[in-house]
Amino acid sequence: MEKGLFKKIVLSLAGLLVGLIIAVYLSAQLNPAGGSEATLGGANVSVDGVPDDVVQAALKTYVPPGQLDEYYMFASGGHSGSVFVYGVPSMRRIRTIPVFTPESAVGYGWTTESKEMLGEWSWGDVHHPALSETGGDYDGRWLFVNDNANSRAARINLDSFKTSQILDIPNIYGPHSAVFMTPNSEYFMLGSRFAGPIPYGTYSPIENLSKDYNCVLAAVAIDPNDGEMSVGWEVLMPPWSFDLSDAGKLDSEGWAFLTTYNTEEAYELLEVNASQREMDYVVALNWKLLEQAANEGKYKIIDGVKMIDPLEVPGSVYLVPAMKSPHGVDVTPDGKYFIANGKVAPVATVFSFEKFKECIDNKDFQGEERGFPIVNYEKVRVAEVPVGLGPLHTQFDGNGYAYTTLFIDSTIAKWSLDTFEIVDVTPVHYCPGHLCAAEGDTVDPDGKYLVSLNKLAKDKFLSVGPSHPESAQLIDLTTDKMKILMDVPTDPEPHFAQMIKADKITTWEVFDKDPSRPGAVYEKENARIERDGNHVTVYQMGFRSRYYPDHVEVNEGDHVTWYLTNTDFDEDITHGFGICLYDLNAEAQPGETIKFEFVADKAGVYPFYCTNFCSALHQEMQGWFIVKPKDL
Ligand code: K7E
Ligand code: CUA
Repeated sequence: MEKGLFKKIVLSLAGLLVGLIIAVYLSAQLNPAGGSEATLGGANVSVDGVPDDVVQAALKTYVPPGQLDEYYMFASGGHSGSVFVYGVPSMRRIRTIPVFTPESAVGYGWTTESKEMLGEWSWGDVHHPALSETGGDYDGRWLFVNDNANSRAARINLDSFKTSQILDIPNIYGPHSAVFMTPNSEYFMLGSRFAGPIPYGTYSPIENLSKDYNCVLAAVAIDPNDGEMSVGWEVLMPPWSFDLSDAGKLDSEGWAFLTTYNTEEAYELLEVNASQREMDYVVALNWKLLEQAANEGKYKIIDGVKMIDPLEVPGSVYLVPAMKSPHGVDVTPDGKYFIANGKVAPVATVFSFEKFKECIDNKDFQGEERGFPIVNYEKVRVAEVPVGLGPLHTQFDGNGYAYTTLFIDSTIAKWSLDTFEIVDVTPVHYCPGHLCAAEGDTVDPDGKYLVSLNKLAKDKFLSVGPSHPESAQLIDLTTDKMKILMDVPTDPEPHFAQMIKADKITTWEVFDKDPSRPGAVYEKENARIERDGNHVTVYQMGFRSRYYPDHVEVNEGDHVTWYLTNTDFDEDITHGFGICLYDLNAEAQPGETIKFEFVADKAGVYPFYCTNFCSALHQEMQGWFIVKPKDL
């Protein structure tokens, strides 16, 4: 079937189906006491007998066929090692972007490029996605994520929505406290969650934790032209378990703030022993000063990176006391305050950056620990907001309000950044971790939408056995009271997410035609198979509905380098490529050239075929990989 016609039929069927679902849903909600009027696509709609809030929630989240969502939301996929992409307000999951884990749906993990990026690891644990920023606002160029398991960071290019770089970070066990961007994407800071002897592979018994184990902070530098990450420098810190971080902005630009949860330096029964002290710290880091020290050569090299001893750079690190094992730390949009979320303490503590600077200038310290000055808590703290039980993370709207998740209460508290009073509380379902407001950690948040990323779904969806999906709830911020608009299940396990205005992202329609790209062929006369000793190179084209060439014969034991170029320069015409019984699978997007390499170590005949349905004759898009036995 022709592509346009097929698309039209699918679209109109989808439209009918959606209409039917809404009609059935609304008629099921009939309530003689109700009655509602609303607008949809500019037209007035009245739905007799349906409670107004149901109609409003349905209309606010309904994106009719032919229209698009207003925001992208990028959610970490946790230990799936991926990033999940949603459209807001429909909350439809649009895409899964594999990052640290192979994903056969898109052939990620079999091509030479993706295999090299994944290296020796087969999984990762994504916690915090961060969009690149210019002037403290999302610029829609790149998305960065951390891997809490195998000490890495990755970049996704937002023109292709593909993982484009994975960087190993030396000396940091569990870089949980990332990624949080500086306002012009100069750096992001990763801090060790787990103390350990460095470099990796060093042995020291656990009783020596205070003496031989360290936490380390790494500043990952970002090339402003192409987003390339490199480890700028690292800072040697005590074994205190860094948890979350945020970068200063506007008034506080040049600083980074990181929470700690084990200044007790406990190494057994942490759930008790890391909560002994009344106060742990927010560690404040003057990254501009440390950058200067790195440029002046004040470091030694450990495992290939510049390691700075902050005690040799006076003024680079201060400790701000914060109540009992704080979790998230969040800088307000104006950069004037940083907020520690109590976790074990039922408060969000608001610290003034201005007062913090005054304490430093006046040397108003209440002591020191391990050589770092501790600023005067009473002076720096401007409020302890009694938000409720289990505060974890805070986000902001553009109207002077903060929103804090309360894991134990299973609520979100809205509070004023002016009076520090709580103005609204909404229950969420259940046990929220992070929350994500529209452009919520820029200098200019949008308000409008908030998504609560909940750890437990319990009774919210059809049961799938003893373990339920996680849940995300879309909350309306345009009304005085927060209002839950819809619930969606999520795969394990979103931690943080970021929401960006959709029109800030410009994607490619197809890959550029570039004859200089290694292995690319666009004309049949150039498609070929070359042999050099026992090395065979295949230059193959894929187009609707064939591969050219469609027979590839090699000898058992040959090293095969295979390039496949998709020469269909038509948006959305992706060709897959799988070789049966050879554990090989890839895809070439429109115009893309991919490369994979393997040893033909099994003799016999192995069909290959296109895995992505691409045309009415997709089934015919196949060929044979023939391996001639050695002893024939
Ligand atoms: Cu609170 Cu890893 Cu940011 Cu989960 S972390 S929730
Ligand atoms: Cu190409 Cu199916």
